[in-house]
Amino acid sequence: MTDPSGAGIRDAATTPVIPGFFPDPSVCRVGEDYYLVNSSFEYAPGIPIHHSRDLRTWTQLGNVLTRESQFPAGVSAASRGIYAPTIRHRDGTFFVVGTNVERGGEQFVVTATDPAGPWSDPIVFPGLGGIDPDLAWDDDGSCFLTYCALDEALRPADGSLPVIAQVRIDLERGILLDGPREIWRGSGLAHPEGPHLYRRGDWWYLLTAEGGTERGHAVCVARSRAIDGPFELAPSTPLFSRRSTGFLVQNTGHADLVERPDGEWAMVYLGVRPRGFTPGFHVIGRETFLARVEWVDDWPVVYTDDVLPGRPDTAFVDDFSTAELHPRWVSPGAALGAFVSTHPDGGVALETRPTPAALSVRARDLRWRYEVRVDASAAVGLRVRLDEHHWYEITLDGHAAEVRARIGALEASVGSARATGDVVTLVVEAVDATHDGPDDLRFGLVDDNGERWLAALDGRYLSTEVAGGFTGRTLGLRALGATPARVVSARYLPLGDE
Ligand code: 6LW
Repeated sequence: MTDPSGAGIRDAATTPVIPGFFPDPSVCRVGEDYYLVNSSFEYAPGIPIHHSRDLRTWTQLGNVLTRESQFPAGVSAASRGIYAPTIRHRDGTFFVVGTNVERGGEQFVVTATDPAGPWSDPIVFPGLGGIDPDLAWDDDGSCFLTYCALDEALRPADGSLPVIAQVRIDLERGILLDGPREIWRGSGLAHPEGPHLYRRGDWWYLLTAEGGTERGHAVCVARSRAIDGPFELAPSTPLFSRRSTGFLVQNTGHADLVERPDGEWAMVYLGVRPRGFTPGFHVIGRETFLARVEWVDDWPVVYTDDVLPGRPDTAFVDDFSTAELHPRWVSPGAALGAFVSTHPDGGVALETRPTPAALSVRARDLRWRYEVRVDASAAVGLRVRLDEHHWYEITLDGHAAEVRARIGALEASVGSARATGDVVTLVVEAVDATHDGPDDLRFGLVDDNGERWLAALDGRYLSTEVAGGFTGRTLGLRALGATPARVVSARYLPLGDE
């Protein structure tokens, strides 16, 4: 970045290319096509995969982990589950390597010839305690898995852990060819993680995320003549950070590089959009952004001066009329197939499942409206969720509508109304804040008597700064009673971001 205060670059790079909770981006290119994956934590199906031809406009192709044999839904606590996958392509095969932190001592690889799936069952590499694995192949075709090691056995004498460690693997046989060893301790900032290795000319580059994924987050780079080191730190470090700036996008880090067909390079990275009074609250998670990269003296330099075209189109209407659910739909705590089915009268039927299971989508904008048309004869809830202890929900049961809020250990009813008619529309909006928060969340309904608002709540309590963790807000629908609840359609509309 050119201006450390951020003041001169307010108009550039403030728009994510994949808005909403899509963190830890990893990208690869095959010909003219780019493929990008993100962390998904406790949500199933896991690891969303997007496609683009220009790195700016992305379309979700599907999800990588769609079967119980790949990621058993329901076993993961909030902000655990699937962390920081890497996607690579070699000789006609796509590889995604990742970590399920519920199975902390191992890393897994899944493969596919079509990135839209199906992806293979996982090949598991045990004895690799840590997160954020990367795959790279050296000139003779040996495959190296490089990761952020959290294993006590690798703790250096100076006490610093994690370290970046590496192991040679046989992908076909699913075995380690030697023991993991430390290859890099980072630039000196906290939490060196998210390693990615690249070959360019005679150099191997090791990109790391450092400083932790909060305001101090940064991207650092080192290089070596060999894939396994020794590495030297770039003379100018960190390579990219927004720490201590006034820039509208903060926490920038955890990046991946890609070479374009024209020989230019680009970088995808995560960032957040905190809003409201100090310390600033970000509410829709860590999002995917794009930068361009130039090479000076065989070191990368990052530029965010590219003004991206328009805002990504996040609006959707879904009447669930297609044979398969759109890949935007996910659930914490259960596989969608376990409680969502086609309703004979149109829409979907939701069966009751213990929380947190819910037919969910990511909120993707700073201001938005979400409307869900439901059959008023069944009991149903629409929940804005950060985690199990931070949510606001509007419920409808026997035409009685109620808004409830849970913040930490406290839960309260904050508004109610009676609805009329056979089909009622439940509405949530994220609107401008009235109490110095990042936004207000207001809950209402539309029935035979028109639109009514039941409650408006300060959005800060559904933010990462309050709740902690790695995810963002999701909008989840769930059945509350013994009878399946019918959802006729869902509509999400961005309202304009600032
Ligand atoms: C991820 C780590 C990070 O594994 O956050 O921002 C962790 N960086 O590299 C969870 O996404």
